[in-house]
Amino acid sequence: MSRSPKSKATQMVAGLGATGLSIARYLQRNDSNAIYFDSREQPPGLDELSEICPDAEVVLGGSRLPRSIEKIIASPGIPDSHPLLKKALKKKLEVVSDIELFARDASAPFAAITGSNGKSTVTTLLYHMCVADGRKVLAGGNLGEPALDLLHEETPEIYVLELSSFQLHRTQNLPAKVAVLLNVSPDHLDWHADENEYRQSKYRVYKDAAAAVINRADEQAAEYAARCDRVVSFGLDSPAAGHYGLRTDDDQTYLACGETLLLSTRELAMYGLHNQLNALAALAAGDLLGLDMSAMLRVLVEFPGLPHRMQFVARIGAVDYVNDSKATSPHAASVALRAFDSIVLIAGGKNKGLDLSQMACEPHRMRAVVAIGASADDIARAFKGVCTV
Ligand code: UMA
Repeated sequence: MSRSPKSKATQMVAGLGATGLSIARYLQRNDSNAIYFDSREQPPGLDELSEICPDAEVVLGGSRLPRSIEKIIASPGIPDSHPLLKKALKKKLEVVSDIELFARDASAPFAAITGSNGKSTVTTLLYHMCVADGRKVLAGGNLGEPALDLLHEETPEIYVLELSSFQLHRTQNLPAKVAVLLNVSPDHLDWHADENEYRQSKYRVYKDAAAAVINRADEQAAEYAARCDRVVSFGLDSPAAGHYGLRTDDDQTYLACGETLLLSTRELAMYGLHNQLNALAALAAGDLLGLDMSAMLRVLVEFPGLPHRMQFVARIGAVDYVNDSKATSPHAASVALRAFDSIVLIAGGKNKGLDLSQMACEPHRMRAVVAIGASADDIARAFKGVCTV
């Protein structure tokens, strides 16, 4: 379906979800027109688009690529394998993300945070740390508020952006003040061409960054970040001077910077070893931004974690019920399982083309598994012989 033809636009906005609408608002603010596309006949943002730009040309369904188009600004939910983008890439048209536009236009520095797991938690922690330090800060990106909408607000001292592999894949220029890559484990293989493409998208966060936060367990991260002016690492081992890690003293484990003990892990409000890593990564990023250490530690003592991420639900008898339904990859699930000694796991949903056997890597902790949803059979197979399913 095609409606309201308009004068020849040379750019196309693909996707009419939250990102597509933020691009429409951005283009309107900049007096720039575009043709709008969504693969669905009834995309969610159609009514809002006609309020933002009433006479925009909209193409719904199919894969027609108007001849005038030279550039596509694509929403993260549309993979390169979509016929429209395939055509565009074959014609060597520029296909960019909203983040590319943000990076070109932002007049304040930004921190960019990515990783297969933990990026929303670290983005939120760093946001709160900036607030606690008295900085004027805005946070968004994959976290929720699209990055381009942040440009509409009063310019802050710093932006904190959560970026997905989808967004990074289509971003060529990303001069972050601090770039953080938390971890890389296979994910989104139904979107990316292969695991290598997914990994390369993640490492791209370091490409133009002034400073980098790297995970010491990831040797490749150090190579990609080597060109940044400053590199601070985090990990679960004892840290060298100026880097972040864990140290033990008197049977107590502490978050530490070099030899300095910062905070007992018992005082951390968040659950689990992976959240200790998230806290260390946020401290490293805050350090590179020049935030006050006591302000950052105050946040770690108070911040309880995000909803659906190791969220405590109830204690009934001797059983704690914990909602970690944001763990949508086997790797994220297996990390969460390591935080408990005796577990009944309720797992299900849609498999994104991933090997689920990794979820069964903690057999001694598993009491039983309740497999539900579309991938129940795959989950049952993964835990066969491990515990009652
Ligand atoms: N879609 C179509 N046809 C289209 C366009 C989209 O079918 O033409 C479908 C997609 O396949 C997808 C859905 O619509 O299932 C939404 O896609 P979108 O790109 O329009 O999504 P937005 O509403 O713009 O939201 C996106 C991010 N979504 C995705 O990357 C899928 C949001 O991250 C993000 O908060 C928002 O931009 C603002 O930046 C969500 C997410 O799930 C939370 N991210 C993934 C993750 O964290 O694992 C990467």
